[in-house]
Amino acid sequence: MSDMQTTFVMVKPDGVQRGLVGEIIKRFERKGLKLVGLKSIIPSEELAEEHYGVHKERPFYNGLIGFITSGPVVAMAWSGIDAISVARIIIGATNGREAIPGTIRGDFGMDIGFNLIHGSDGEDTASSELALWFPEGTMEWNRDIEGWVYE
Ligand code: D4T
Repeated sequence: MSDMQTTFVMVKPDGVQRGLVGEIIKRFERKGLKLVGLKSIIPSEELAEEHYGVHKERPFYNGLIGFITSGPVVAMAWSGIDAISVARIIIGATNGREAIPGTIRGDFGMDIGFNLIHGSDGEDTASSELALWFPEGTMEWNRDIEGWVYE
């Protein structure tokens, strides 16, 4: 089914440190997704733990929390038809060494942990992550070019 969706995307600290924020935003923008939320923050431990709570029992969990709270991230909300899966396709496979060239991780990543970017993996996680990172809500706005993005 094709639905209008909003997904949560975050440039992780390695993407910010490596100066890839503009490059990453450009890829979502030129694809035709609509930006409805954007902010740069250094995540608190509490926020990181809530975001990655599902991985609490995994061996990489402590390292992951330390990494995500190590510096600024760029949190974004992008809207569009099937935005959740479209964003995952743009992002690529979790391990940068296996991600296909043309994807963000495929073009810029060489690691599993330092994989540059996060994107929600389903409708339930998208809504809980948006509520977590954008408690103030996202923007409602009409994009003038909409009629040239969708037939
Ligand atoms: P995120 O959630 O960050 O968009 O990544 P993925 O959806 O692609 O991958 P994931 O949920 O399986 O993993 C979450 C996060 O944990 C890191 N990680 C993962 C890690 O450091 N070591 C590992 O072995 C795995 C599987 C990377 C992403």
